[in-house]
Amino acid sequence: MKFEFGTGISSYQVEGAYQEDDKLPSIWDTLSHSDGNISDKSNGDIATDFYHRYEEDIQLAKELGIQSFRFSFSMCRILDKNGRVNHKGIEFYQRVVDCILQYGMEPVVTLYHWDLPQFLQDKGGFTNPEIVDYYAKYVEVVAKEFKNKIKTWITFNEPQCFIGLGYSGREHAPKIHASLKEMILATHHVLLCHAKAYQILKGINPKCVVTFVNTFSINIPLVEDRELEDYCYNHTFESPKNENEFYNTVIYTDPLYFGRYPADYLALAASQDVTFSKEDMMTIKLAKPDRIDINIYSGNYFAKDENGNISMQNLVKEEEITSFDWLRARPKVLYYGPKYFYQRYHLPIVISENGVCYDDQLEDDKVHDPNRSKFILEYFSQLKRAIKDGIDVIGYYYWSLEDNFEWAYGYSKRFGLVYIDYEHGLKRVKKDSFYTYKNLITETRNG
Ligand code: GBH
Repeated sequence: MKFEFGTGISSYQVEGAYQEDDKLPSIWDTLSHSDGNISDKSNGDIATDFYHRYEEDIQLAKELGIQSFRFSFSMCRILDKNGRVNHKGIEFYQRVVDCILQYGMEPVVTLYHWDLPQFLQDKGGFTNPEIVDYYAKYVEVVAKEFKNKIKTWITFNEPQCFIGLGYSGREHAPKIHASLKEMILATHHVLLCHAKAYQILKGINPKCVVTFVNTFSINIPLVEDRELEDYCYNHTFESPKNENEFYNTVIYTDPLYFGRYPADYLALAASQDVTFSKEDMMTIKLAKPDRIDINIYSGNYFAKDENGNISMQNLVKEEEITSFDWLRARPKVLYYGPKYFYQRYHLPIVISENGVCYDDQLEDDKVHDPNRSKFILEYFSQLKRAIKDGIDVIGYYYWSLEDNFEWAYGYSKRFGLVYIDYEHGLKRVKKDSFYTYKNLITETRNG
């Protein structure tokens, strides 16, 4: 079966070297350096030191047998405050990209995975339309630099988090309380940044793939039932009603794939005196991503009572517990998630992230994590079921290649297939699940 397997990491979560080679400070440097934001009081100053140890990690990925090596460029390393190119930053990513290519994998680059230069945040971040030009400049530089080496570009990772949570004061940088109007503007500017990037990337290499990563918590019908499933589908694509509901998908996916905002969202925007120009909407419409990338981890059950009323169920089964409350091991999300998105947008789908964290223990240079192995196999079998039902899923990336800085939770949450021994020189140790995923890849591709 021709299918693309991958893993993911992101710049701030692994690179470290936070002041090296003239990197600008990012909003995550700021957040993690001020008290009370990261549960284990850590920061990404060193992280897993991918900045210096990338070759070791790329080699591990090769051993795993993946085709796509997903990682991100940090804008903070590419341009300075005046928009001049930082060649040392470019050279670092050249080394990484060359190494991935040498090992026979494809580099899949996320252009923005949350580490905005702090100086841009000081000007309002995504609420300020000026960000569109700066982002476009950045994209132009890397598009030219990596023209012949990078085929697949992801313009953004999860605006649900960096806008939805980060601009409503919840856990993510910049951790500000934006008004409803500012949320709407920030959302729009992210879409314009994407659209500009799309134009630039396709202009420089018409054959490249340009995509955008969304995430959402998937609504699972507790029993198979047409009406219940329809409800779950509709509920997935509901618009926000206030500034606290921007952990939302449809306000991104409808403009990206249909070139328009949902009608009720336009009414919400109008209530804040925001209208979107024809020109902006045309720019967005002309930048339809080549495929649908979604990060799917977990979801909620819905059921019908005896009166036919449908509601969310608060049940948690023992085997669903992981070390995060938001992450319940519910494999069916990889069946219903792709189904809902395919039903609405009808484009090839890549599961750009899926993974789990457990409290892994290192014993005698080994990490036995049967729960993660089980997670991977059960989730993947649901994805295969979706494929059998005709859903065009073309790839799956496990998050993450290695344990890393899990944002507001620091190093306390481990998602990796490779264990990082933070106490002993950041030593890399392959967990048992590394081999589970490796075998799954071999079997699927040979089968
Ligand atoms: C992804 O984010 C990221 O792309 C990646 O960097 C990260 O390491 C990975 O997942 C693992 O977390 O329902 O309101 O409680 C997903 C992070 C997960 C953050 C869900 C918000 C729950 C919001 N998000 N979480 S809520």
